[in-house]
Amino acid sequence: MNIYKRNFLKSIVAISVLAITGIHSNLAYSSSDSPMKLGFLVKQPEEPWFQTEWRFADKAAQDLGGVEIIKIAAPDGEKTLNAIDNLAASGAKGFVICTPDPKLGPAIIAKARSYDLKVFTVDDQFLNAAGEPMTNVPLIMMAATEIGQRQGTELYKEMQKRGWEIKDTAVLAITADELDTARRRTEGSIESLIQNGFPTEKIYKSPTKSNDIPGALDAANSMLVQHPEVKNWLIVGMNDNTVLGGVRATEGQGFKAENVVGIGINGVDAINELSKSKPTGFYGSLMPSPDLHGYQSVEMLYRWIKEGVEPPKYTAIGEAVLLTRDNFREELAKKGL
Ligand code: FCA
Repeated sequence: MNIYKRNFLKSIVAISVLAITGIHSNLAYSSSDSPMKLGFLVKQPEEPWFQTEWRFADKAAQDLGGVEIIKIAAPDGEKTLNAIDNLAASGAKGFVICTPDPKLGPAIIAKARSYDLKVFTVDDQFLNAAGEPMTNVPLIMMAATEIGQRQGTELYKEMQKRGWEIKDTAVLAITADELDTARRRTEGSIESLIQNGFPTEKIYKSPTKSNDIPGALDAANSMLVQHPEVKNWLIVGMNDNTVLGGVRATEGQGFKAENVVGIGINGVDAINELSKSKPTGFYGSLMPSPDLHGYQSVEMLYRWIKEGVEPPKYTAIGEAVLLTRDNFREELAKKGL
């Protein structure tokens, strides 16, 4: 057989193999009893916040029937883009994502489009190349400014309850302004402290390098050493881990629990702290609704794929409850958490 004939035969074999596997996979995906696969990618799977979203994503899948959630940790850009390749290869039709970096938005959308996968965002909004929010991608998130304002109000109330004088007190605000939801929460908090009468010049901002306890601890330490004159600290931060880092820093520098009030955001990430046998400077945490984020994002993505129902571009979930050492068990139980 000459070389041309052999190559020709080889190509025929290759084409038939492709055709057969193609037909098989089409059959597999269109058969009515195979579940619809949906990805759920989160940036920080170690946070109970995201574990709760996953749990309720599964619950939605169960209630809808015929849906399987593929949960994937996506702590950086490379893992995120690889995960999308893998989802497509496994026959998924779309995914929900809390991105590790909002600037990945355009790359995530481009990759998802190349596979015809639908994308639904939770918590952290994508940014386009110009740094503007990608408002055309469906998003479900907490009402960031409002929850921040509530944090400021609750801090102020607790300060008054303890009878602290303003002259002895300062605010340590650990910031993460690159993340829009974080910026809105801490700005809301500071705004409401000022509105309540706290002096602007005694609100000290310190940016964290990473959104975890060690990052926040460093940010707090460097600010605390600059203000040895302060007797009582109020701690502002965008979530529980940020505030916990701040509280740990005050402990490291010898402050007693009664001279520190930190109020976190997320709630589910504060359970260990609130369960401690003795009170710490971490007074409480505002808990929005990670359950609804997980459940509703999956439900909307499913209807979009299955029934062509376009989800709203923006869903803000408000109404946070303040968890403290006194009420957290019953409040969590009310939500089935
Ligand atoms: C951001 C934070 C999380 C959580 C979420 C709703 O992604 O990093 O801890 O607060 O918003």
